[in-house]
Amino acid sequence: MMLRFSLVTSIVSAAPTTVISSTTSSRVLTTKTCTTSIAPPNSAGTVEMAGVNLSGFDWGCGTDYKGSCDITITQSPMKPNFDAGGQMIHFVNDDGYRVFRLPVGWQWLINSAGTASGVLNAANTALYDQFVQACLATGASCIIDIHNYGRFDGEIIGQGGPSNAIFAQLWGNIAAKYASQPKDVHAAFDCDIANPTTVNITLWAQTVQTAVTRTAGASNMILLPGTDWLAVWAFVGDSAAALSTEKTQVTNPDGSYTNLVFDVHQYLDDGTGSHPDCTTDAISWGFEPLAQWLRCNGRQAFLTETGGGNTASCVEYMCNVVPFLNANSDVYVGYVGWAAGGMAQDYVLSETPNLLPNGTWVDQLLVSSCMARKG
Ligand SMILES: *[C@@H]1O[C@H](CO)[C@@H](O)[C@H](O)[C@H]1NC(C)=O
Ligand SMILES: *[C@@H]1O[C@H](CO)[C@@H](O)[C@H](O)[C@H]1NC(C)=O
Ligand SMILES: CC(=O)N[C@H]1CO[C@H](CO)[C@@H](O)[C@@H]1O
Repeated sequence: MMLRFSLVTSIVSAAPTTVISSTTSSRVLTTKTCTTSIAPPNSAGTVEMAGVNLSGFDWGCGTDYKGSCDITITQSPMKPNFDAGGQMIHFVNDDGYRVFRLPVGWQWLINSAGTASGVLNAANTALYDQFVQACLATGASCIIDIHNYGRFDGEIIGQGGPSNAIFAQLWGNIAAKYASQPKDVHAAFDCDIANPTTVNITLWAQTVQTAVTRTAGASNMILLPGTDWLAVWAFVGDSAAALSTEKTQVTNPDGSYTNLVFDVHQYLDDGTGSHPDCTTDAISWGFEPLAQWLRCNGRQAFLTETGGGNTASCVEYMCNVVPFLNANSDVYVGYVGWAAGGMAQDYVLSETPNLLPNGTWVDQLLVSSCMARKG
């Protein structure tokens, strides 16, 4: 179940306001604790959206994971070098995919490595927009993902790096560009905060709130990023309880949570998404406790990054995860694998399909075995 508003443009142009305050009690929820296990309501359900990340416009951002995107190595995953457009059509037609995540570096969108800004560069944004339009043309939902790890050139947004106002201006401009789209464009504040000891989560929640406030007029689903690389386990348990409480405080300007969905990631190796073999399905200590927490608190999450190698161990575990998510589709909106697009077919986590000379696309093992929708 996902609520959608009709798309209306009413981008807030005034200075962003912070609504996290002990005085706005209607906006502050206390995290509820489930005392008894609540069974999933529909063990035969399916998540609303399955899909894949299409990498290319984020290239250069992963070199230090600190938002220092080197745009000299950024590449569009579209033709002529790659065929993300053809891949998306294949994934929709042959695999039942309904969502694509389109990571892009902040530096690319503003064509600057030196100074953070919220002003979009026309030429670079036009190239990225071709990618977004190819996604929209398939009828899928498209997640715009600023792949900067909550940072710009090593500095955390709102905590020594770009101000919350600049970050909100960036999202306001993106929202303005896509607010009139007839199809959903989902904004993801993909801001994996790697190290909670260097990040003040209270301030981070204010940064996210500022951007939500600024983009709320676009009325798309907005994905809220937390800490610990957005790992599923970080939303529950000891230290994560505080984070969850912070997250519940991010609201729409009217105090509601409509369309505000938690953004979570989980790889099935040691969690880093860098090994060909998998060691866990992360269900008992990750997906299950998070499902319970979400259900108790009336919220949803979207697994926007998951994956593993095209190996027997990863097939085994991923083929556990997908049915679990489907059975818990009241709280999990969907899953998005990492990654196709410009990724080579021999990349360790490749979900890039192979185009045969006769025009048939052949999926990677993990996609064909577990992630593609059957029937
Ligand atoms: C985080 O920032 C808030 C607001 O400035 C401050 O009150 C709090 O002490 C900070 N927390 C930590 C752990 O530094
Ligand atoms: C394309 O070639 C592959 C491999 O030879 C074959 O399995 C498939 O059936 C062919 N598809 C069409 C549409 O001819
Ligand atoms: C496998 C891989 O490279 N995953 C990366 C995907 O992007 C996230 C950021 O959103 C990184 O943290 C992962 O390392």
